[in-house]
Amino acid sequence: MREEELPESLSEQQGTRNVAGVNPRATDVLRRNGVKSWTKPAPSLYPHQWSWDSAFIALGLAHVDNRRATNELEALFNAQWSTGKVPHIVFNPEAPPKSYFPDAERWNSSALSEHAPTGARTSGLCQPPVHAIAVRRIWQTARGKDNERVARARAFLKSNYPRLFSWHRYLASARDPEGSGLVTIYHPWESGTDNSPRWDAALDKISVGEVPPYTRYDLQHVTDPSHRPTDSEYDRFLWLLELLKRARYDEADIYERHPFLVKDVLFSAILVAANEALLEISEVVEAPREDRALIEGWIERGRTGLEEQWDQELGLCVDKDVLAEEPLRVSTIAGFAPLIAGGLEKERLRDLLGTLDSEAFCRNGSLRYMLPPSTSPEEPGFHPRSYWRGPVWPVANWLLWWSLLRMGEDDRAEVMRRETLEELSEGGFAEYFEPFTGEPLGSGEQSWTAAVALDMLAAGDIG
Ligand code: 2M8
Repeated sequence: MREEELPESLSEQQGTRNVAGVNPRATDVLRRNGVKSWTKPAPSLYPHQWSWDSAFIALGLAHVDNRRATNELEALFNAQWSTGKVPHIVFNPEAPPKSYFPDAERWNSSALSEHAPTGARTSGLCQPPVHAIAVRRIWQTARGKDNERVARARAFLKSNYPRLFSWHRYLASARDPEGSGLVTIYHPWESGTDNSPRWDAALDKISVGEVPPYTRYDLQHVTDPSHRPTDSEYDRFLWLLELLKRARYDEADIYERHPFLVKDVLFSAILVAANEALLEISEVVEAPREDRALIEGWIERGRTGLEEQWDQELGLCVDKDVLAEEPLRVSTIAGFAPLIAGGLEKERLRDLLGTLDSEAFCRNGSLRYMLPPSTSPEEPGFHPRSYWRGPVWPVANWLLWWSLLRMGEDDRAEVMRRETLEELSEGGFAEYFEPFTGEPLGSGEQSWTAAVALDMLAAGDIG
């Protein structure tokens, strides 16, 4: 779709405040990255639709164009698998050739799995379930507006509630056969924090077999290859993909023999928070009482599971290698998972805030802004420029800001919001930022960065 064909209302500033020109620039990024009914995560590095990016994008769009926000999620959920899985990538048939790898052909999911959708080509993985949180935001921003907008939002909630419910049920069952309350991921790409040192120990145990030849196209879209995962990380990523294909993406088969099965605490915490949102949505749509009882059970189980992964020495929650039955003890932003899941005892909240306010994260004296590096600078696997190994990610800031607000930590939340907006005002809507200099890294014009800025700017306007 050409720019002039995009909806006018995207440039209307509905109820958001303008901080140093961030608002109109953020809106423009989302407009420029718009493709038909959904939004590319970035202009050229990511030419397809990504699952959790779309959820964050819808959250931002809810403030400027509710219809586009609902279209974004509808487009994604139209590609939901019959198991309930929401795929991590929905491939754009109009993406330029050789623009992103692995492509639809390499995943080959529609040929390999009877559960894959028929109308779209997708990857075989999933990503953290931010979607219900975005759907609730769409409802919150519509409430109190004209009757037509409220009716449209209610209809959207009604028609999408069953999809959200089956997505969460899939995660609570296929991805947690142990009933631990924690979600198992099959690939670092499912975590969304792809090359985080969280996965190093589990990846090191895998012996990489024959991977069919491939060319990385991601490196042609960044100015410096050190911003992206290394070739050896990619070989492991691609080897795991081959194994998932051999299992025909069958959950039981994967659980039986896959070499990478990890309980991801960040993913699990987002699921808890999303279940809280789903509970509210279920009330709006008057869902059956049994659904609500199930959702409440998932919330409780999730929080208990996270508590079991608490590491007192790190002052954080840690992931668990299911196969080695070992905790993966690494200090990263994922460790703040219990804050995101909420419902904390006073003591645990104090521990987490203590870690957030320590040298290991926001009070490191060399930081350009008081924002948490994705990996603590005290970790041996820390790298200030490499992707999820150290740079500051605005979406991660959003998760912490929003969680602090929910915990009643308004002052800390305000610092996180102000610092994030100042970083964006100075450096633009980059994918991530060098923590000590604030240098924008990765792709410029990253959609979810713009989207979380819009949501932060609107804070105060919504309940
Ligand atoms: C990054 O992941 C993709 C693979 O899924 C990649 O590196 O090619 C991650 O930051 C992920 O969290 C994000 O959803 C995706 C698109 O922004 O990019």
